[in-house]
Amino acid sequence: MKVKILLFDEVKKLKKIFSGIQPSGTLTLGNYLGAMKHFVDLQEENECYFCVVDEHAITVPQDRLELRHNIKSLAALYIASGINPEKSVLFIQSEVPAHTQLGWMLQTVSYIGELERMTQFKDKAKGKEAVSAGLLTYPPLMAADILLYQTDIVPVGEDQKQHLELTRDLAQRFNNRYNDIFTVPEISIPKVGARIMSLQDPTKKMSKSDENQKSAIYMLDTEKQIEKKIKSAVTDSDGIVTYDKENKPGISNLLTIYASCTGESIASLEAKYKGKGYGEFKQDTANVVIETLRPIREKYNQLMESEELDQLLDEGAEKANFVANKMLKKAKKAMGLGRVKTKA
Ligand code: ATP
Ligand code: LTN
Repeated sequence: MKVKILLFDEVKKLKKIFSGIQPSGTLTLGNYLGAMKHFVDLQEENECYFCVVDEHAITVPQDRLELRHNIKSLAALYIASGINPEKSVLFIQSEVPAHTQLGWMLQTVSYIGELERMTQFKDKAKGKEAVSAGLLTYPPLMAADILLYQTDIVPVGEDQKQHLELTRDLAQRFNNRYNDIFTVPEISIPKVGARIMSLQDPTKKMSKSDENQKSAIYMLDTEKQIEKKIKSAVTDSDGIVTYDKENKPGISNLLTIYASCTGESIASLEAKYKGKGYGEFKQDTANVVIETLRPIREKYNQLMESEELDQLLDEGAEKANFVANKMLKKAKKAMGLGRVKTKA
């Protein structure tokens, strides 16, 4: 058999990438522009793992049947957006038990104080009478997701930066305390589109679990819905299309959306709309979003009707289990869990 020899440059390029998305509702344009779109570019030259993190989704109450639907729907959206399951490993977190096992082990190296400081925990716990312990221990499970695959880079939206910093701390703490087994991952955040804001309150991030349906564009919205939501997006009254996050958060958000959909720079969009009103700018923004999402929606519908999806997810789980179990074994050994069998 011919052995493929990698050139030095190729070796440098081949990084391990891991990212996850919660099946906690229909994905938004924020999820797509901040995360998923970049996954597709990364898979060309790297070893990628993309996960449907259903065990993270249950840290807040979920309806059983809706969750089931959302898990498959998210897997189909990954593929419809361009993730190629033959190149990347696409799988469901709860089908790889090593995640919760290492998650537990990493809870034992996490401090309650640092978990309580996470803004996602504070936001999601705010005003609730009953807050699950899982909402607090969410980050060590996320760290387990990442560390099981010796991940070099984690592409995420800006809101996940704090969780990633904690992942790095946990990896280093484990390595120092037990054995140097975990790769400490780097964080990758897109230059434009890392934080797409709500259309109704542009000081808040666009989120798939926002109760106000008008605040987010969902990846499966119809063209009419997209147009209507963008036209009714909150802006300001000075009528000038320029980027000014502080004073014009609504227009700045639409400029960001436009720029990340087409790849044009914000400066060139400002020039293009100089002297033009918000009406025309909003209509064009709606059109570029519609064009971005149309092919994804079409591919998604085909996939949801086929049996192919289950088969692809079975294969993904098998590959992920193989890699994750090896790392779990190392971590158990480092901590002294289980036993070393006495040889006969
Ligand atoms: P939820 O509202 O259920 O907490 P979410 O919409 O924040 O979820 P996640 O599943 O937590 O979505 O995030 C998946 C990926 O999408 C993460 O990398 C996250 O950083 C990114 N992301 C989420 N919302 C945005 C946004 N508004 N802008 C850019 N990236 C985002
Ligand atoms: N916490 C992330 C989802 C998530 C994730 C991960 C992202 C769970 N595990 C591992 C990257 C890598 C969120 O709420 N967006």
